[in-house]
Amino acid sequence: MNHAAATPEEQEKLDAMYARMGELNLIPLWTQRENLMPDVPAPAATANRWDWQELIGIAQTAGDLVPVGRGGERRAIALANPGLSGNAFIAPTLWAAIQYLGPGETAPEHRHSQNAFRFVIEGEGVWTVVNGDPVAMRRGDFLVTAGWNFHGHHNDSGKPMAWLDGLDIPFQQQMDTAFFEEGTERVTDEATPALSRGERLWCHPGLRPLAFPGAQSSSPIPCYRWEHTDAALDDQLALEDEGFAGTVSPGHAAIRFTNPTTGGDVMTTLRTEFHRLRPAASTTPVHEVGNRVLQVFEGTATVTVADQTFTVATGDVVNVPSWQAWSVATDDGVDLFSFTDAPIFEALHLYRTYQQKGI
Ligand code: GTQ
Ligand code: FE2
Repeated sequence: MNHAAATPEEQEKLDAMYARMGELNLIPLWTQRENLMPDVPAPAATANRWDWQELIGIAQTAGDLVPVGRGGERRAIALANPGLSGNAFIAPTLWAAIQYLGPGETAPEHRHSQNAFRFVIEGEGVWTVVNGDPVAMRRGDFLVTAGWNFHGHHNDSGKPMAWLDGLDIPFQQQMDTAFFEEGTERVTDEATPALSRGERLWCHPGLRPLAFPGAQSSSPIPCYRWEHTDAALDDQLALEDEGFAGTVSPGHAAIRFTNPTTGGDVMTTLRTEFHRLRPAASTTPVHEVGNRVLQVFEGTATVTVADQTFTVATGDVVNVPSWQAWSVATDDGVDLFSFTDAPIFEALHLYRTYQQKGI
């Protein structure tokens, strides 16, 4: 609103009014409209890239210097968005961290309302135990730890292991929905079976155990194994070669990890996907409501977010703030893991997407 026309007396009254508003804890919309109600989303978060070799290096140092256990709970180092004022958030809704467990180390059992997943870029030897069910973590695996399930991790091998955690910590912190409970001092089940009980029950394609009818809010599949993800993407590209439908766009295979009891997302706040681009393939720039995080699993690419372009290789992480157009291009081919907060906004009918015309 324009106060230029105010007379000296009016200006005096206006100044007094604003001062009184401050004392009464009142803020007028007319000084805040573009901040509170922008024409299109205007995120404070900025696009950023984190280098995996640097992450691994710092995690190893933390592994040497910082014990893991009760209180701190996890040796996890958050990727903090430079636009979010020193908060440990990669996005206003999303947490991403590198977690590190040395040989023989255990991260004690706990549970929390936050939804979590793990994605393994490299290595093996850690078991995550979810409600007493030990789940082996290996390269390329995607593991679900939905909110309020007890979980602890133990490294049963002689080598350290690091992986990427994704959670909805910032969303739950800002919404004041967070609860946390320590588990027993039993720590974790030290059993190390190749396949968890959850996988033996739920991981036969299209075959549902009749003992567990009905929709579940989170996926009962504890781990989506790399060999299945890899084969699904390979088959999409092979079908494209044979002239059949399968890829989302030329040279771009993609899958979403889903909850077999609903066909929807693995958790209520988190959507997770895997993308494979053939050599010389690219994606069309797209705007989406909400936040996306990409991690290179293998290969190299350039990720363009609005007017910034990031060169990425194995393990590197890039985030896409809300409504900033993003696309990926690769010369030699690339495999990408990706997660978003889209389920939150779809559930609230706030989700929008807009695909730019192909270049
Ligand atoms: O592994 O349980 O990165 O509770 C943050 C919070 C990991 C975990 C994180 C957690 C965990
Ligand atoms: Fe946890």
